[in-house]
Amino acid sequence: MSKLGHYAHDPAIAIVTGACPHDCPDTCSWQVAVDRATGRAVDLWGMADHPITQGKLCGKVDRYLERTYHRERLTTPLKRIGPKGSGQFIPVTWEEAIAAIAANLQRVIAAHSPEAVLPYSYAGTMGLLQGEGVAAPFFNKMGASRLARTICSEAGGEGYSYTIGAKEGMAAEDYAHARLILIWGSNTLTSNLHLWPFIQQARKAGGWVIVIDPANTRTAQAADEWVAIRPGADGALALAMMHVIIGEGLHDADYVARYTVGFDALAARVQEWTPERAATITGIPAGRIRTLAREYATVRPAAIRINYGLQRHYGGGMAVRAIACLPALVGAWRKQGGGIQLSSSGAFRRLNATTLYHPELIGDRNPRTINMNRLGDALSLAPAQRARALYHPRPVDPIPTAADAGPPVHALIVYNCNPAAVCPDQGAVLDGLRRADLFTVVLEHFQTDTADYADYVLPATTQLEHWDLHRAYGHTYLSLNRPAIEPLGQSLPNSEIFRRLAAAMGYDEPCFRVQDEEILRTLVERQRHVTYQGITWERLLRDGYARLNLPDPYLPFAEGNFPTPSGKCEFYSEKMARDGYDPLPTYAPPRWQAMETSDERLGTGDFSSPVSNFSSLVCISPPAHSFLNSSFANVDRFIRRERQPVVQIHPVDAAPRRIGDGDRVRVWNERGSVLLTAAVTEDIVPGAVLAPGIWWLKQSPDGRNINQITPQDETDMGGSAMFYDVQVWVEVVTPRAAEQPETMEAPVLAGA
Ligand SMILES: Nc1nc2c(c(=O)[nH]1)N[C@H]1C(S)=C(S)[C@@H](COP(=O)(O)OP(=O)(O)OC[C@H]3O[C@@H](n4cnc5c(=O)[nH]c(N)nc54)[C@H](O)[C@@H]3O)O[C@H]1N2
Ligand SMILES: Nc1nc2c(c(=O)[nH]1)N[C@H]1C(S)=C(S)[C@@H](COP(=O)(O)OP(=O)(O)OC[C@H]3O[C@@H](n4cnc5c(=O)[nH]c(N)nc54)[C@H](O)[C@@H]3O)O[C@H]1N2
Ligand SMILES: [Mo]
Repeated sequence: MSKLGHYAHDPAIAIVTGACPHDCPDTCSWQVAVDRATGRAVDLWGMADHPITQGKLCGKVDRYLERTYHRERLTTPLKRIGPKGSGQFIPVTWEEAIAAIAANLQRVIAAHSPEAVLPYSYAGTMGLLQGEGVAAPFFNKMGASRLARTICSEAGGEGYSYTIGAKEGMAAEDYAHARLILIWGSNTLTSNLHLWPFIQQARKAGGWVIVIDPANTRTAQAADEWVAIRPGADGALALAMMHVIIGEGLHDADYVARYTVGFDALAARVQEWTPERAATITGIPAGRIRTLAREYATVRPAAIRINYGLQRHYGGGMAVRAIACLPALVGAWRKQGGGIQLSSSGAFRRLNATTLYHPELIGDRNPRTINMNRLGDALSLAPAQRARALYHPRPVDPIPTAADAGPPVHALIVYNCNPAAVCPDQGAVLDGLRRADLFTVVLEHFQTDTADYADYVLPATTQLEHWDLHRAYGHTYLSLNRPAIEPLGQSLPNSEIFRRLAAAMGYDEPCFRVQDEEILRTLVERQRHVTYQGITWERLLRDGYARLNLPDPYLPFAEGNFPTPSGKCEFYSEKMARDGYDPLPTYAPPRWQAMETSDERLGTGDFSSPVSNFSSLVCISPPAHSFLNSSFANVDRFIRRERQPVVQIHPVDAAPRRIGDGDRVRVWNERGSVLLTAAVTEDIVPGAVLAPGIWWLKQSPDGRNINQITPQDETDMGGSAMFYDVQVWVEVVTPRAAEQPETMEAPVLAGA
């Protein structure tokens, strides 16, 4: 019997509908069984009738109650009493905490300027309300520095949008209709699980699934074929595929003529991109590139799923731009089951959020914008270094100088984010967080590595305890989250915390007095765009979710209608030219490759040897299966599943370094170093190492994680992070034989 069926007839149980808040394309709808007598949530499951969730949650969220009722949940406001980073705190009342924080913010604003206050947040919750819902008007009213939220998806988002116009594409459900699926730089079974049933449906109907990835991931192992590619080389593969498709006349001339611009220029450009040339860059044999191009162009319908893995390299924007040209070139958009999806977030883009964010509260002030990837630089006291953190995403944007830097950051308000663990250049971030003259507030569920550096830690509610409304980035359903239980201890929703801070700051705009349910109801009722037509508050309360009002089936570009300036798919982009880019798809090599060839190979384009350089390797750090970025990495069950922080290395790279399986190794570069356990395996391409993330520093053997070695440098587009474009050295510290048996005991944590 289904869980719903099981509880539905139990008078002692109330069933409450909600949505998973985590940063994942799937945004599942869930139901919670609550014991009416105790008010305690006793079970939670995926909503059966939701077309994407289909009654199943991932292994992490299935155990969401263990996270919510974790014995280390923060339940009172805390004030730091020991040195920063020591984790020594005492409980204080809300009144005391709010008053002290407001006084410190007023002090910083008076002594410096509102720009000396930096909000720092990302996607701990993807909710519209508990995300920036009340935080944005609060910081807008203050005139605080703005934050460019670039840590994840900007490069790919920009590259895709230059080509397609917006982050719109195939519907997740339509992968079931594909006959060929290229999963390109995404580990679906780990990070986008609810797409997999549609892929399986396609396979049952004879479809073929190919994974293009430097790692033989669990998705690659479950697929029909793994095409192993070197990190950052995807642009070269896409260009060579276009070379073959156009060269052999396999493109859809009719679709190209009607719905694209720049075909002739593209054809000329890709002429030089022979499969042989791309083979030396990608490591994929030229013959396979040729057949892959032919298969892609002739099997109908053909679908591509890219996600954000392939754009965490210097040339990530351009790589996504090049790949996004492929479906138009072969006319894949014409049929259900053809096209590409990077993200579905563009389908939600007509949401009018002004009632939420109140941009008008900034007035005529124009605060600086700081690139979140450069938190280390942003916290520096040296103007020249701080200037580097100013957001300047395009080549045409002037490079900021020390004169533009603005005041040092004196107050940092962190919510929905764990920068000490997730940000690049951890050493620089921790140096900043350690500054005695920095006042730091962290809103959290747990005493994270970041919270250890706070002056005040404020306990926040989890998704079971508050209202929220969610868009999605892997499907087109809007979902409502209703609170199922009372807040644990004294915890409060982010929204209420910012309302209390606003009151203490003397901000008296009406928006700071509206309660959560009403904020969301107003937001839903204010929508006028046709994509939100028919989505009412009552319907969301009743069903928990609603599909955007899009045609069904949803074939956005079957007849062109690209939301680009020309209305067509732009092989040639005027806008790119104006923004300072090559207007045609090109290959922007990753930094590690440029460094690797900074010797005698420079300029020869010869990367053919699998271990061309014994001294350095490129490090990628995609998600561990059981963690969600750094969330869940403190839950006993998931620590046990992931066992310990590891680094995968290919035998051809391990052998000359005398690295054996299970050895404790040091991964290091000019920024820092981290101790990991080596896993010697052919599941990673030679020349690359893979360290699954993101471990908490305090759960790691040397109190550091992989972001010790990642750079603050920006990608070619959007100022994104280069998490997977890192040159490292790897060496043995302790051979396995000399290791104590399992030094990394998982701490005993209470479950639900
Ligand atoms: N379980 C779990 N799910 C998650 C997350 C999580 O931490 N854990 N994170 C969530 C978030 S924030 C996001 S943004 C999404 C990310 O979703 P995805 O982008 O699908 O992320 P990954 O699962 O990291 O898959 C990235 C894959 O890209 C590969 N890769 C790395 N570099 C390259 C390259 O240069 N070329 C190619 N072709 N492949 C490359 C990696 O080996 C990895 O298999 O997932 C979300 N879902
Ligand atoms: N090396 C490396 N680094 C990476 C990545 C990688 O692949 N490799 N991935 C990057 C990517 S794609 C992303 S998106 C970022 C993610 O970075 P973050 O957005 O920082 O994600 P999390 O690590 O999950 O941390 C979110 C925090 O928010 C808290 N939180 C959740 N809900 C709430 C709430 O309602 N209120 C409050 N106050 N707090 C809440 C959680 O407890 C958690 O500690 O990391 C990036 N860092
Ligand atoms: Mo992300």
